[in-house]
Amino acid sequence: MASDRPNVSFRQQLRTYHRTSLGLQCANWRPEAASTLFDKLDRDHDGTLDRRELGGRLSAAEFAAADPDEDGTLSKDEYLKAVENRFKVADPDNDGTLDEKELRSRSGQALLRLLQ
Ligand SMILES: [Ca+2]
Ligand SMILES: [Ca+2]
Repeated sequence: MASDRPNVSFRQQLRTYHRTSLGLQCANWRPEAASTLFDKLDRDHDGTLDRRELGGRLSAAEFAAADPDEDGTLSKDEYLKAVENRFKVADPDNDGTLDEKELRSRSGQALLRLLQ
């Protein structure tokens, strides 16, 4: 379904939002964008992401932390929670916005890796 494909990636959106200084509100900032990415990554459309579908986005330890019910897959809720957690780690001043320095930090890069 070609219409399901977003025109710009979530990563590009992050950059655009940064460039236009609108800021990123993780708690209420377009969680549907991460939701769209989830649907794209879920190639077999079973509503969960397994490690194969996630590719190298999460290490084994990170995957375990993101999968509290230990069923070996990430539901959409678990995935969105993992994105949100990474955002929070990447936002040490807790202002809900990732500035350029924060995006370039190790945790900022980890967030972008999860979102590409
Ligand atoms: Ca799946
Ligand atoms: Ca799970």
